[in-house]
Amino acid sequence: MATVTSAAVTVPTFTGLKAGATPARVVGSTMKASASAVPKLSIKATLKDVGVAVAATAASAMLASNAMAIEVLLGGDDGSLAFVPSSFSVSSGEKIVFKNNAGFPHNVVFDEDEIPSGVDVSKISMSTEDLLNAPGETYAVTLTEKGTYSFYCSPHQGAGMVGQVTVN
Ligand SMILES: [Cu+2]
Repeated sequence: MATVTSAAVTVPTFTGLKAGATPARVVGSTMKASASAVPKLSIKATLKDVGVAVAATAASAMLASNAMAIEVLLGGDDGSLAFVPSSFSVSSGEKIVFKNNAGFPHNVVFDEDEIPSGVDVSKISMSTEDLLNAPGETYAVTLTEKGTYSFYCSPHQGAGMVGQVTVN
C-alpha cells in the first residue's frame, strides 16, 4: 500500500514529460495503479492551473475597472437637454466624469432627498449657481456609499435634465 502511494505521487512528476513512455516502462500490477492515478492527478493539476488563470483575470479586470471612469455627457449630440446616459450604474469608488457636450451651461446637483442616508449632498454636488460654460468642461465625483442617487442640472431641471446613478 505504501509503495502504491509513493508511486502515485512520484509518477506525475515525470508523466508530463514522458506520458507516452510511462506505460511501456511500468510492469504488472504497478502499471494498473499508476495508470489510474495519472489521469486523476493530471486533471487536478489542470483545474488548479485554470483556477489560477481565472483568479488572475478577475484581479486584472478589477484593476482595470478601478482605473476606469464613466463619462456622462451634459447635453445630447441632438441638442437634447439631458444627461447621456441618464441612468447608469457604477462600482463604489468609481469616478464619474460629467462632461459638457451641448446646450450648456449645465451643472450637476444631487437631490438631498434622493441619495443614501448619511451622504453629505454638499460634498458631491456642484453649487446650484456654479455652471459649466465651456465645451468639454468637466465635473468629476466619486461615490462610495452604495445605493441610488438622483441628480439634476439646475438650469434645465424643468426641461427634464435629470439623472440617476446606482452605486454597487
Ligand atoms: Cu443642463
